[in-house]
Amino acid sequence: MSSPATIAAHFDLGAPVDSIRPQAGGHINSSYVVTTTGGARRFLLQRVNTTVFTRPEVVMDNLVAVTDHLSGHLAGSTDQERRALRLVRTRNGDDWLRDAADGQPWRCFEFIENSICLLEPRDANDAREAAVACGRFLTHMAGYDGPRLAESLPRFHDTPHRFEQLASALERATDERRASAADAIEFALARRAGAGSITSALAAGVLPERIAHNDAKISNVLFDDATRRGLCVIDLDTVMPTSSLFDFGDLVRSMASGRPEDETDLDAIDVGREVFVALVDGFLDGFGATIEPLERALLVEGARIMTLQQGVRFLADHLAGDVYFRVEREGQNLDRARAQLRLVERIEGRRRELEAIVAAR
Ligand code: GN1
Ligand code: MG
Repeated sequence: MSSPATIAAHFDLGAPVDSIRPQAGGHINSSYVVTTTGGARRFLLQRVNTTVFTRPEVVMDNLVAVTDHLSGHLAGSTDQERRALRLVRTRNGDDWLRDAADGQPWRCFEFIENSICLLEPRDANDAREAAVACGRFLTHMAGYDGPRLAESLPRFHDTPHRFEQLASALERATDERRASAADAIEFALARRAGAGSITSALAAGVLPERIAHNDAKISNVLFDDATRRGLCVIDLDTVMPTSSLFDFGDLVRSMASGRPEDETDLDAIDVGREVFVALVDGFLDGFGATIEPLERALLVEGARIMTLQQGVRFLADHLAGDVYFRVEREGQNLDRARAQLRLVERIEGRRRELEAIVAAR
């Protein structure tokens, strides 16, 4: 691997590099903040993880299409340079770079100044702002008319397929892991029959396909550090044609309970009404002018399905021996699975109430 300094020199930064430091956070790609001389400008240099993204050229083609579309869409608007990620081209005019030493893909963004990244919402307002940013992204991308984006991670949000993966993990699991997870397995499998509600509506063409973010959580939204308003979504590697419901669903899954993803006190898990209202409000604020009636009608089902799907993914990974989601302790993926599944149970139990909240907006 070439050094980040060697890589940075290939990009068109407008001035010589002064300093480079690693940027913490992000479990998948490696990032560096590059400052040019005089501290004039900053950039985010990133190496794409090719273990997860085995076809980086697909990821990069999508990224170029999306960022170009967004900057065209935002041209002339206030604070435009902080409203979307923008790529910096190489000195040769290429969109990204393959390291001559090892072929690894690198890209460079303009650094978004005076912004912060939140790992969790402090209050309902933070949740609302994250939902606005995700909703707005869907609206902006609804006007995209370039070449069809490819699937950077095929069948990523194909819920029935996630159940197939669970079934094969079950067959291969050790007796010990299977026994330890018996409650979660039973709960999940009881929901297999209805798991295709969103995927089949999409395939049948009754639910519109949308260019969605597909990893819609608060840590993928940048906030203005002074106003704490949402600025833009980041981490665009999973942007591909799926459903808006997966983004709304992920917002609910990741924020509605106010508890950590691996919460072990399952009785503490429920849908916080204030946060849920804020998520619906914010999402519709950003996407309400574009959303179709069926999408609106399925918002709560989207939350249920995304939470179920993530529970199934964590459970399958626990059974498979923690090969995908990194764990910090034994049994963490099972805890994550149980926490998701408990939230599914709560969403199901309060479905009418949650649907009434959506209907009232
Ligand atoms: C993974 O690595 P991170 O946190 O951005 C996963 C998401 C899951 C999430 C659950 C490419 O995202 O789908 O929702 O973990 N991303 C991928 O914490 O699998
Ligand atoms: Mg991510």
